[in-house]
Amino acid sequence: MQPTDHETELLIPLHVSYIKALDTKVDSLAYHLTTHLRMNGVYWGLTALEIMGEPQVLDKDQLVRFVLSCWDDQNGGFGSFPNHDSHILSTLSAIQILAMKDSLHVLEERGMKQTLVSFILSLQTPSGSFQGDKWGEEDTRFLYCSVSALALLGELDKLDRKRTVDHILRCGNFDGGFGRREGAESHSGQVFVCVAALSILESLDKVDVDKLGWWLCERQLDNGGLNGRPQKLEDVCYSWWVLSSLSMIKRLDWINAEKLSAFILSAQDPEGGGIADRPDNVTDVFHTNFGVAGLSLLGYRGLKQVDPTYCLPSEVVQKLGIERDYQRKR
Ligand code: GRG
Ligand code: ZN
Repeated sequence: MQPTDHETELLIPLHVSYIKALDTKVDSLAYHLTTHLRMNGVYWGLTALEIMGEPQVLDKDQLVRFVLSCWDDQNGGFGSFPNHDSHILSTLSAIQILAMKDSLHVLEERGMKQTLVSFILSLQTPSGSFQGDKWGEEDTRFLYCSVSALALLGELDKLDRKRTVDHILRCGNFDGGFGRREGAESHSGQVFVCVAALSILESLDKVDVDKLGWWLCERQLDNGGLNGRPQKLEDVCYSWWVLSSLSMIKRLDWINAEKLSAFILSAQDPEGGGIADRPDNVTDVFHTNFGVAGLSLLGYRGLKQVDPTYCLPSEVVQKLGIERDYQRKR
């Protein structure tokens, strides 16, 4: 049987239309049920468009206005939607959107920047971990978001680096991976956040990268896809969490790129556009972004280079002067 186009080619125009259309479905129930993820959703959509070379599809002024409308005046930081409480997950996405639109300067101009930095720093606990908001859940995801946000704002020198790095290292496990907190199971998503934070904090030399590289490359299954931990199913988003980590520790060659690329392409919807978690499932903007970003790390033709530490176009990171060394596939 001959492979069809969507099994061999990234259907860029179709994915661009898919992302563009998400913005027009404002009357749907799904739109209203997902306001808590809106800022993240805009970041995922815009990042995918940037990597596919079509950033202008979303209007710059409208994006900046949306971000500013989510400012939480009471706590500092950004919520996911106007009048939502701030959280570090939406705050990092807001900063990333402004960075991609070359608009970080508006924070300073509007007198928001120092309040924002104080909000981020207020999330760190005495042990070095980070909460996501004032309510207290702690997770290495929130630590990464805080460290990345401070780096993008050029305010990393305000962070207690040693306390932060020590906490990340305590979340490392005997198998070479990292978990969400001390003693928690290794998971590829948590590996990404810990490795990327260590990369930003210039502390990757404190990691046994061969052991970690083995754990990461063992995530590839016979069907080419990657899973998040042993005995689990493959999922397109792990193409990002695993590959970016391998790239930061310069072991991108330890997985079979051709088989992974074929797996990601097979999860495209050749009619409606977008990429799903695995073939024949419903597509969403999260997996579309991480599928496209994964292909970019693999050097897929026609895509802009993505930075594995910040999950932003490399151009944006270079312009801010905060890039870290990593392995490129081309
Ligand atoms: C800017 C790229 C970027 C990220 C921001 C939120 C965040 C920081 C990182 C998330 C890292 C993470 C934990 C990703 C994993 C997400 C995922 C698919 C979780 C599913 O976990 P399970 O247990 O699935 O439901 P498995 O596959 O283990 O069965
Ligand atoms: Zn997934």
